[in-house]
Amino acid sequence: MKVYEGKLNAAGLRFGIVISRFNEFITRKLLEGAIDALKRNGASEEEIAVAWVPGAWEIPPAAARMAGSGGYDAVICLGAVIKGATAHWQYISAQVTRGIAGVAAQAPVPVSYGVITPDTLEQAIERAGTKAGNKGFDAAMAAIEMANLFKELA
Ligand code: INI
Repeated sequence: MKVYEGKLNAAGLRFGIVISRFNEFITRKLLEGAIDALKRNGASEEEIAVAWVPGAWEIPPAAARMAGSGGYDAVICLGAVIKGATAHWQYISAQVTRGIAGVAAQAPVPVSYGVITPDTLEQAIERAGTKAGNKGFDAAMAAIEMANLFKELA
């Protein structure tokens, strides 16, 4: 039996991060968490590229370009869509999630999902480095594992 499992080793791998500026107070924390995970697992800072986009809506097209460029072994998507007074955030979060899933299914490299969709600012803070961990860190860990898995499967 052959079992494939991606290692948690980021040394020598190149990472693209797409991050939205909307709710930057939160997304910057997700970015810090992602970079922490990459560096702690051996990635070098020179091999990490960060692309800022205006809002979560803009993440899928930017992620598609990064993932298809040949310049990265994995792409990490970071954003925060927080519930508002109208249904606007719902349309955005659903489409962004679908968009990233579509990019991930087509892309030659793994694309991880670090977009949080909390109901409140408190829940957002909890997921950006406090009570509920850091979803940016988690998305980067998934990207490392999947980048190594894809190399094994190639
Ligand atoms: N963008 C976000 O990243 N988070 C949000 O919570 C949000 N809300 O709720 O409006 C949001 N809107 C902006 C959107 O992503 C686009 O940038 C904008 O519509 C321009 O295309």
